[in-house]
Amino acid sequence: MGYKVVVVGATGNVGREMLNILAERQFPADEVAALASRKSLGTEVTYGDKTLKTKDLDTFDFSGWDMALFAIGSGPTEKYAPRAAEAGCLVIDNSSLYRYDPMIPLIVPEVNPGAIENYANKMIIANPNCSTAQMVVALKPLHDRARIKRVVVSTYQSVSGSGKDGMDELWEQTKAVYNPVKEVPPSQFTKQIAFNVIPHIDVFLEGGETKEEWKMVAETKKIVDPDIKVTATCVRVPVFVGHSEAINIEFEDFLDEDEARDILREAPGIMVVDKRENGGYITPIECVGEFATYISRIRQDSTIDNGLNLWCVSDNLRKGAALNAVQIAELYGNRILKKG
Ligand code: 11C
Repeated sequence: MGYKVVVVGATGNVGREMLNILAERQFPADEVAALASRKSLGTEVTYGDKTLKTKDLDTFDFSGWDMALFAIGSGPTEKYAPRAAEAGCLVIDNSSLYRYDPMIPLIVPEVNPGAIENYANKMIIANPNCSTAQMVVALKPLHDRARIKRVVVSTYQSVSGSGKDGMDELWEQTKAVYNPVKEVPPSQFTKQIAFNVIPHIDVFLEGGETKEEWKMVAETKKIVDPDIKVTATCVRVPVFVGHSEAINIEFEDFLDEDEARDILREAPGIMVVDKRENGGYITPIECVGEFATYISRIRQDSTIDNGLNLWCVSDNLRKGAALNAVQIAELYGNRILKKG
């Protein structure tokens, strides 16, 4: 006997990837329901070799369903997630709504799988922000070996992180640069994104940081270790899919770059591609559609006692969102429900 799984927000970028990944990983589902808001009702979505017609989220009865993967904004999540949880259906939520609630586990399965044991607090598990997910997969095995004191990270985040409209804006603006018959003013972003970079993701907070930067700090502490200091600068770049990060790490103990490379090679979820030659590293375009988080450019930072630099790239719609949610579903199935 397999599981009954719901994908909420099945017509969005992340919802579609959730369905693809459930099928690709042969998740043991007996039944999959694709839900959408009323305006997308009846839209057909692909699940493996099947086509599913989306059902109405507003009237859906979650009783008898094992888990619901939510990929809608915080606003509608606040309305519908408690409904699913109260019906006994575990919510795996991709929005930021519940991430910072101490009662709700925030899980990256390669890093803190044990947190699943607290699922019953509220029947909700939170999925982290995409830029955090890929970073903590890289940090955790290094932290276990040499204790991380401080991380300085700069991100290069693709437009798909902001949704399909952001992707359309990059496409339309790029075409308009070559064929300027129609102006495409910024709408999803604050400035032109085509042929540009924008040091601003999510809203500004009081101290001058953005919410995206704050999320990387708060989530790393919750998932890996509250003692790790993180400072982030998050930047939107004209890339469709795939977030990149330049990460500088200061450790308590010395960690040699060769040992760090060996540790990362053995770590779950990571592929090391690190040749010190032209093209011997991974760029975002190469990680699209992949499950792994890629690490390149591993090297000592000789300006501090115990420092290391690395380059980290992953598909933000996959490890940063849909894949991580499906991995949490697998964890819940294997450790808690144990059907079949
Ligand atoms: C971006 N990281 O690239 C954001 C998208 O908190 O889940 C994901 C926002 C979140 O714009």
